[in-house]
Amino acid sequence: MRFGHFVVGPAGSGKSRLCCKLVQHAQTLGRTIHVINLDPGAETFDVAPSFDIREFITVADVMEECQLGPNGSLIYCMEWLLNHITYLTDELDGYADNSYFLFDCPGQIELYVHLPIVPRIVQLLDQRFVRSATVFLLDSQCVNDIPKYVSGALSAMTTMLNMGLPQLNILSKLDLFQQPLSRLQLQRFLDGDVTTVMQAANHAMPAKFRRLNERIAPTLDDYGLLGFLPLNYLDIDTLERVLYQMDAIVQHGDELEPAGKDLREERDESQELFEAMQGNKDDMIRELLERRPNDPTA
Ligand SMILES: Nc1nc2c(ncn2[C@@H]2O[C@H](COP(=O)(O)OP(=O)(O)OP(=O)(O)O)[C@@H](O)[C@H]2O)c(=O)[nH]1
Ligand SMILES: [Mg+2]
Repeated sequence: MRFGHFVVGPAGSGKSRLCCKLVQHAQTLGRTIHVINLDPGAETFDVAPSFDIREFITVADVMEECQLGPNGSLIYCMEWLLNHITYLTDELDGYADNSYFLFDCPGQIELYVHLPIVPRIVQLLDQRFVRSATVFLLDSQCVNDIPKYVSGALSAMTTMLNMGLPQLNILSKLDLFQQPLSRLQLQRFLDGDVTTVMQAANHAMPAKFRRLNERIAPTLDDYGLLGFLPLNYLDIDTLERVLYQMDAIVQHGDELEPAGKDLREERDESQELFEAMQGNKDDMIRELLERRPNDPTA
């Protein structure tokens, strides 16, 4: 049995770079992490993937041969992968027990929020793992543009519901993050402080959205989706913490004692958080299914 993370998030949020940085960081720890490229439109990689969908099919080829646009071609490629999933599963089956994989996924968010193809691929792959999880990246620039942040958090929630896996949310590219937010305010966003998010949303949007914000923010908060882990490659601790949390979700290395007390506590907390998130997700799906479409209280 093996461990896997599906690295997803909007286009350009830093998924491929994170995969590459994690592989390099793992090497310094004497660990091996394999990247599986599931993006048929990817251009270059700093670290060669162990499996690359582009060896079989690419967005560019499909565009040319099928006369489709870029989005249609991407969907075609993912459907092709679903129909030929044994190419990938046979490859994965050749790896030793305890192997650790990062699935670098395409950035088109519609693949996770309203099309069933990627969740189906994930389901088929999930059977090969002890446990797998989703890693969702959101560009930190969103925090300076609150409607984008709220929309990103909602995408994170929809992705979690569709993928059906425990999920780690990461705020990426913090090295590019610029004022006007103070450090304290940014920390409140990372911690998922619902009051800060709601106030910022009310401030940034017309008054008519106030009631909507007051419903959305606590809903996201209830399901533990407002909090993000910071990621800044200029601060190696953030990358280390991301890897720790990823290990914690999939329970990798549970037999090993984490180095420091702080990290050990953090790891226990994250375990509890993700177990709670899984429980909440089931409640949430039940609640959503029970709500009538025109129910004004829904
Ligand atoms: N400054 C900075 N640039 C970053 C960071 N992460 C990624 N980038 C840059 O942002 C661009 C997009 O990064 P990728 O890792 O390719 O993003 P992606 O999510 O894989 O993008 P798609 O595969 O197109 O969806 C590249 O030019 C990266 O070099 C970061 O943490 N800091
Ligand atoms: Mg990429």
